[in-house]
Amino acid sequence: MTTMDHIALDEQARAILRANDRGGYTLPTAGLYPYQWNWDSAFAAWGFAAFDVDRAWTELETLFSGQWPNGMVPHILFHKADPGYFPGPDVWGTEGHGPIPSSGISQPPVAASFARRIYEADPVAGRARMAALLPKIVESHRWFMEWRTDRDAVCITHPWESGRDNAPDWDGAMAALNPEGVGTYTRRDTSHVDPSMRPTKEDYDRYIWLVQRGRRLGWDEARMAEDRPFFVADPTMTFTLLRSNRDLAEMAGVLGVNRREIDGWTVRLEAGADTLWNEALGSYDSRDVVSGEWGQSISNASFLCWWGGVDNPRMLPVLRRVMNAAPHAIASYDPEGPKFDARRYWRGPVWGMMNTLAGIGLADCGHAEEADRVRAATRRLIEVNGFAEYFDPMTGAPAGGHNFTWTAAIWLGWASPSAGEAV
Ligand code: 9WN
Repeated sequence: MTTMDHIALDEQARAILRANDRGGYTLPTAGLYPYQWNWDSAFAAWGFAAFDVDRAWTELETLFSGQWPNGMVPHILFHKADPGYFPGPDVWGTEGHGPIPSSGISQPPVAASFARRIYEADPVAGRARMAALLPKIVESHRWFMEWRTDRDAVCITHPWESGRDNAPDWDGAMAALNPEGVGTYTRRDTSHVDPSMRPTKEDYDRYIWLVQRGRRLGWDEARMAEDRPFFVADPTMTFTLLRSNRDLAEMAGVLGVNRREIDGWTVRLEAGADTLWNEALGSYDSRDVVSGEWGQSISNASFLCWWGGVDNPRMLPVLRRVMNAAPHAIASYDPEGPKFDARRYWRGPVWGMMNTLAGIGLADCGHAEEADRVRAATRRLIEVNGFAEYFDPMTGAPAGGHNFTWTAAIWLGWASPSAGEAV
C-alpha cells in the first residue's frame, strides 16, 4: 500500500466515526447496533481524539451520563428507541434505575485507559474534563470490586457483560442454565447479518432468560447476588479493569486526588488475575465460579494479560502458536482448539480492537517483535477488507457489520501508519 492509500483510509475512518455520530455519542454501526454501547464508545472516543479531542471527551461524558446511582455504567444506553435491535428497553425493564433508559449489566471497563490517552493527547484542554470524569470512573470501578469479583478476579453475570457474547468460555456455564419459560421473541440481529456469523438460538434463549431474571429481581445487585445461576471469572474483565485501574491511579496522581483506594484495587486485581491461570491448559482462562470448572479456552482475551501489565513469560509461546495457526491473527479462539469456528463471532474470528489491546500491551511489556506482528496483521486486514466488525482468521474475509466504529477508531489510534501511538 502506498502512503496515498493510507491517507485515504485515514479519511475513510474519520468519515465512519462522523457518520456513526448521533450527536454526543457514536453507534457501533448503523442498523445492527442502533444505540450507544459502553466499550465501543470508549474506543470511539480514542478514535475521535486523533482529530477532535473535544468530541472525544464528549463521547465519554455522554457514556457516563447514563451511570446508575450504584456506580454501574450500563452496557447499552437506549438514547432513542429503535425497533431494529432486540432486546430493547421494553425487555430490559430497568426504569427507575438510571438517568436514561439502559440495559441492566455493564461491559469491559476500558474507559479509564482511553480517558488517560485522550488526556495525554492534550493535557491542557483535558484537565478539567478528566477531573470531572474521574470520580465517576472511581464509582464504576468500586461497583465492579463490590459486585463482580470472586477471589478478586472480575466476573460476568451475563455473556454480554464480557463483550465476547458466544465465546466457548461460557459453554459449560450456559449449558447449566435451563431457559424454560423464556417465551417467544424475534431476533433482529439475524436480519442484518448472516446467521452463521452470529450466536445460535440456544445461546439467545439463555441471553434473554438471564435478562428476564434480572428484571424479575428488580436489577437489585444484592438480590441477584444471593443465588447466581451464571457467574464466570473472565480474563477480559479482569485484565481491562486492572489496566484501567492503573491508568485511573495515574490520573488521580496527576490531578492531586488521593489514590490509595484505587491502588488497593490494583493489588487485589493482580491477585485475581493469578486465579485465572489454568495450569493444565498453560494459559489464562475463564473460571466458572458456580461449577468451579475452567472454560478450557485459549482466547484473544487470554492475550490481554500484557494490556493488564501482567507479563507472564509462559504466554508468549502460546501467542506465537495461536498466531501461526491461522493466516490472520489473532483468532478469538485457538484455531487448534476443538470449538474453533472461523466465522461465528467470538468463536474464531479476529477482532481488530482486541488485537489493539493485546498489541499495545505487548509493546508496553517490551515485546516489540510480537507487538509489531499483531499490528501489521491488523493493518493488513483493514487495508484489504475494510472496516468490518470482525474478520475470518483463515481467509481475512470481512464479517458481521460494516463501517464499524471501533475498527475505524483503532485504525486511527494504532493500526494506521500515521497513527500517533503516543495518543
Ligand atoms: C450485545 C456492539 C456490541 C459489542 C460486543 C459484541 C456485540 C451485542 C450483540 O456488539 O454484542 O451487547 O447484540 O451482539 O459482542 O462486544 O460491544 O458492537
